[in-house]
Amino acid sequence: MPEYKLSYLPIRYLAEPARLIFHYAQEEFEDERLSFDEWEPIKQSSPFNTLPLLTINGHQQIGQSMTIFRYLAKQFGLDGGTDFEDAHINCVAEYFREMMEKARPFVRFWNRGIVEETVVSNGSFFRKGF
Ligand SMILES: N[C@@H](CCC(=O)N[C@@H](CS)C(=O)NCC(=O)O)C(=O)O
Repeated sequence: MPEYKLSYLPIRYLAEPARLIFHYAQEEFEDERLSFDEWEPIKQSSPFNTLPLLTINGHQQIGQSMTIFRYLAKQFGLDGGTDFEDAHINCVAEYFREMMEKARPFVRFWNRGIVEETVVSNGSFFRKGF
């Protein structure tokens, strides 16, 4: 069984879908939540200089949140059974990505505790698909 470590900042945002996939699939993983001070020295040696980052068996690394989600879904048999199902899943995933991009300016946090503040400024976008 591979060993997974999911590294991210101490917020939900771009790592939460991966955490949810691990929990849904009942797969163990290390949920590493780095402060900026802890992240800074690691940043330059990471694949895209960004988080989240998935490390498999201590040496294989995958960056980019959507790639991590798709990789984990495939590993745990949560991808589509047909090309059509795959396409349907990818539609939802791309919509989610768009939504997260729109929410980005409103996600804030600082060192002494986490504040996630999501202000839905574009209600029509968020209502469109749900
Ligand atoms: N396209 C990337 C964006 C990643 C990204 O912007 N990560 C931010 C946190 S949300 C980050 O790494 N911030 C720390 C830094 O830039 O040093 C993804 O989806 O993974």
